[in-house]
Amino acid sequence: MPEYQLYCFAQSGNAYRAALMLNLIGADWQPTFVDFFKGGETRTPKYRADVNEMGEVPVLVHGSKKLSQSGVILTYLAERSGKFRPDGEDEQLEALRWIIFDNQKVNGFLGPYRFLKNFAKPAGDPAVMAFLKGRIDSSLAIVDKRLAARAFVLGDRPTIADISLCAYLYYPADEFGFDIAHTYANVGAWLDRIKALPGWKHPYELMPGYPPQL
Ligand SMILES: N[C@@H](CCC(=O)N[C@@H](CS)C(=O)NCC(=O)O)C(=O)O
Repeated sequence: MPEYQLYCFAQSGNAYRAALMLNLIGADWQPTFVDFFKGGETRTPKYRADVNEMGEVPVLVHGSKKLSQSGVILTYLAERSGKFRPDGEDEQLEALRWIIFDNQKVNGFLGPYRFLKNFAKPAGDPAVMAFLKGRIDSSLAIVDKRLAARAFVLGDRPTIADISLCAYLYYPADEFGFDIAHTYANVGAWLDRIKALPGWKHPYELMPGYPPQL
């Protein structure tokens, strides 16, 4: 039985943060497929009672611990492994600042945009899509500016802030209808740097459920 178990599915960038971290630290882990689309599993009373009352993936099981919220999972794994860990109070607070900004404004808008474009029935209302796209452009420009002067979000080495922020950014450009790595050159170069880390894998390789059963 592997040490860690991760509830996830391939299309979830939120879950990808945790899956990527587990792979990058060389953890002994296995994914547990959550049938989000066809089965609506995260909306079932059973999932909410047994796995996560918030009705979300990712959920990490480690011994008697069951953790949700990717920022919490990343922090836990960084503390345990000593890898990708922000050092000292200033870096810890800075990493948390970017993780919250990411959850709310970067991937917090990209995730719903991609969901409404590819998977929702009916697809997203054009006015909603235009609103989200405006927020996405504004947030990605902020990240791009940050990365103009640094190799990684906190400085010259990768931390959990980077692993959080790349959540949806490796999914194919046609799933968004725009090419993030080309539009934002500093983001594109940073994604290449993360991709070069030993253990990196694409979300569709790392988590089960691709192609999706809709
Ligand atoms: N802030 C959470 C977001 C988790 C999240 O929204 N996961 C999505 C899948 S990508 C989900 O399970 N959504 C179910 C729902 O909102 O009903 C995290 O970072 O873990």
